Amino acid sequence: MVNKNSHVPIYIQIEEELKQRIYLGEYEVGSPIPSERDLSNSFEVSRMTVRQAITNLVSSGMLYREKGRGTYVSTPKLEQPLNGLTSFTEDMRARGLTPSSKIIKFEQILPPFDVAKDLLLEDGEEVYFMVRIRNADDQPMAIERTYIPVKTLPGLDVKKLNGSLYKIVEEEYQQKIGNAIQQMEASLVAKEDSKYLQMDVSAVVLIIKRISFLSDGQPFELVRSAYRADRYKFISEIQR
Ligand code: 16G
Repeated sequence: MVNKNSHVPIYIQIEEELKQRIYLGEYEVGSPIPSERDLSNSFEVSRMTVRQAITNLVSSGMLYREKGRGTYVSTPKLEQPLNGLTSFTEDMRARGLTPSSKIIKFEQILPPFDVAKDLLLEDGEEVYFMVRIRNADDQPMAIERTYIPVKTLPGLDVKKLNGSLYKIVEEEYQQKIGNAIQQMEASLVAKEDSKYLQMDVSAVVLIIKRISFLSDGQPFELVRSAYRADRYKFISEIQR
């Protein structure tokens, strides 16, 4: 399987072979791959070479290491299109996953200055502020911090926010959701969020800030979401 005369470094050939085995399901999601020792014996290469290949697959997220237990095949990342203004509930259902939320906080406050500016609020206009953990099949995927002008959704009932905010906006308040502006950046997970997302404190999240507008141009939410970078990848189609 390994061609020692090839110009392709051996650790890369091994990496490709392991990838293929994962792809073909020979190594199953959630199961351990063979030990470094077994792999180095079967490929007839040094353990160092095998380790290099495995380390690359751990860095790219295809494998994960469990201390003292071995190296396991990760669940493939969820592919989230970046075109289309969809809700978390819709996104998860479209994949056959069951969405659920845990509300950590819900309060009515005067917004911080920058939030008031983004939501085009006058002095003294209040917002609902909520923090929700978003789960898919009971696995935490993201934590969202949402600001909603009270005047846009007066009397918003916290009990309903276990479900879909967008459904409440459209069905209960009979408002049309129009468009949104999004920014994305990578960051180390905040210490508080690592607990909620069940991540290591040194893990990476993708932070998305979304400001969404009703079809009449009125902003109705500002959301900062931290997505688990090991569970998500974002896809967009671009044209020239
Ligand atoms: C998504 C949106 C968020 C929105 C939520 C509504 C991103 C980055 N964020 O998570 O802005 O508030 O959906 O979901 O996509 P819901 O209708 O299920 O409550």
